[in-house]
Amino acid sequence: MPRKIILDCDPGHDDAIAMLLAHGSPAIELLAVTTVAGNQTLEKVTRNALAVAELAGIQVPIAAGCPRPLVREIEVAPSIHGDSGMDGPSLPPPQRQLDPRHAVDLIIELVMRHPPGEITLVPTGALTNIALAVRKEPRIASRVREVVLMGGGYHTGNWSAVAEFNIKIDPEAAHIVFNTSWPLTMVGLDLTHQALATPDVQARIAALGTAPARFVQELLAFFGETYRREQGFASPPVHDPCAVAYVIDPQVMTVRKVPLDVELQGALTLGMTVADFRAPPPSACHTQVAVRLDHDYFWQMIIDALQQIGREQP
Ligand SMILES: [Ca+2]
Repeated sequence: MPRKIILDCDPGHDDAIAMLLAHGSPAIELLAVTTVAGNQTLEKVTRNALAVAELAGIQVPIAAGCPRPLVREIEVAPSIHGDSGMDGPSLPPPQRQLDPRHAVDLIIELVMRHPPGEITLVPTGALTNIALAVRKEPRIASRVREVVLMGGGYHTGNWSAVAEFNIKIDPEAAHIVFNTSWPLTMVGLDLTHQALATPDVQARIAALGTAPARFVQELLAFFGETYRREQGFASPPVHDPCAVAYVIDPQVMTVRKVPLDVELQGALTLGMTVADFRAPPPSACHTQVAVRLDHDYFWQMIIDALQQIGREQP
């Protein structure tokens, strides 16, 4: 039985690859894509999601969500993702229609309509939509199978010394999501900084020779350049598909159960995801962090998914 997921994202170069991985993997049944302001404005990331869906033949509903964080002013990341939020590839204006529902309502509707324990939420942007969904309909907390999110980090940050972008831009939303009792896996920077699109990986993707593979090549070329310039990476870390990969097969990474919380007060540490490794986790601990990635297996998943999509959309 494929795992049913809702991908809540802000495309975003790595979000786009997460969409392709979810769509191209037989282990996943993608139910919907929802968007949230983050890498760029809501309008831009939603347009990007529609364009990726069109390129890859993704037919599921795509719904736009929150245009800004719960409390703070919107903060976008053009230094990493460019003015469009997905600079590099040129995609034609999407023809397909946005779902008329708000992302928060679509998430609630899908989770309430399915039996408990069936839907996994995979947020790869700010947690604004997920936080609002569980505040609006608290019963989703016990119906969601688990939340597997890309965000945070227990030893490092990227938007400050200790905070990761998705958490830092809406820490209040993250606080709500981390403190809801559903099982939660944090696929943070400690893990995703191992998911490097090395020259070898990029050559294997180029060799596929299909339109979706060319699109990923173009994404990685731009993303690689901004990561080199802004953060000193020789090869770009491709964060968001790591969360999808964990849902496809948890064996792709090692995880460790640990209590997690989100810093809302710190002058230097706002948005830090604080992991308490001091003692064995209490039995009620519902959170875990991703620690070590199987790099080869992860990229094989992406190449397999691109091959699958390439058969449908050559
Ligand atoms: Ca993202």
